Amino acid sequence: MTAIVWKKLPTVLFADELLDKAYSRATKAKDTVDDSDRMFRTRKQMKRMIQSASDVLDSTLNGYVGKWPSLDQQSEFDQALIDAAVGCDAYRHHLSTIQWAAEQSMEIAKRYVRQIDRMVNIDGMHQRRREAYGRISSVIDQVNPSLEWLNTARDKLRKLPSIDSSEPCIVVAGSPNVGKSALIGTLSTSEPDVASYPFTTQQLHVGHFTHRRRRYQMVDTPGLLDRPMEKRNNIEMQAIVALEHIGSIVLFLLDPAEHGGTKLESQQNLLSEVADLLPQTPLLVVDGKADLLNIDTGINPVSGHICVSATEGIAIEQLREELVSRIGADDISNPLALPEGWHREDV
Ligand SMILES: Nc1nc2c(ncn2[C@@H]2O[C@H](COP(=O)(O)OP(=O)(O)O)[C@@H](O)[C@H]2O)c(=O)[nH]1
Ligand SMILES: [Mg+2]
Repeated sequence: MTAIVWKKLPTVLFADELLDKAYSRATKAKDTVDDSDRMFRTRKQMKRMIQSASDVLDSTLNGYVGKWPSLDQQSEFDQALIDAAVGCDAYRHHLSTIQWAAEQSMEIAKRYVRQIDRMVNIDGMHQRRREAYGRISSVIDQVNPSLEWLNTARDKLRKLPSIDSSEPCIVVAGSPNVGKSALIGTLSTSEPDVASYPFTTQQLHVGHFTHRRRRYQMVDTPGLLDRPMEKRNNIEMQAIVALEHIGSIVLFLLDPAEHGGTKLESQQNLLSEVADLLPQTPLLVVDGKADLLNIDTGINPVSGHICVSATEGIAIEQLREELVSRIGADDISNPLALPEGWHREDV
């Protein structure tokens, strides 16, 4: 599955803009009608106006609906983020309302075109065209709140982190200010993307590096995995559970120098909570801010953990190697192994 491309979502026109667009196209379409018989000409013109206005509305509205990703196809993590940011129920409701408006305007158009077809009075045709416009306008006006919702939601969703669930993902956890963002920055080969979680006001960093042509993603967890668990709400819990599905490994960063302001003991309590919350995901504990501990060997002799400094660039490559080998995405399975359930006779 690929990451959601919220950034590519189009801006949404509001009801009045949408109707302006539809009716001005319809007027242009009317002007292309040619017929020397006044009755025939008027009939064709009125029909064409109604038809093109509703075609424009239908294709524009369904264009919005089609470009918005279907929730069921999102990773659980993305669904949890979407739920927290804009609400999954609201998401479904407003998209289907917009779809409904497109269907309605096509229905109205069909009905009035049929009526105009049967008419023999020119004033009546104009009258029916105006009525059709009135009905269509009222349907579109009625769904304006959904169009507005879509635009607001788009702005929120564009700021969410985009994570590709088909690529390895390193979830970086630890108490606030231990250096998670700095470490992601140092491990990244290019500038990390800055994104936001709906769970925190803090900006988070989503970094990448490439190793043997495979792309590894790193996500920060402010607001999710940085404080004691009793303070969580349901949606945060949902996101944490979902982290287990995208996380190939949890890198838990400790700050033994307590430079970030959290006592090492509290950091270790958080560590055991995180380990309990994500029981299926391998965990690598790393000591950070090695420069403040005066350790430049890459290992903290006290804890036995890998010990790095993001700001001084200590043991960064050693950590990268360890991550890649723990994730094991490049492990080649034994080419001589038999499929499960098969037995070799000669052993
Ligand atoms: N001395 C030192 N300071 C660091 C290191 N890594 C991060 N910091 C500092 O620690 C503070 C918190 O870092 P940040 O990455 O924002 O922490 P986060 O809240 O875990 O993302 C910042 O002032 C960083 O400059 C390090 O390796 N050594
Ligand atoms: Mg941070």
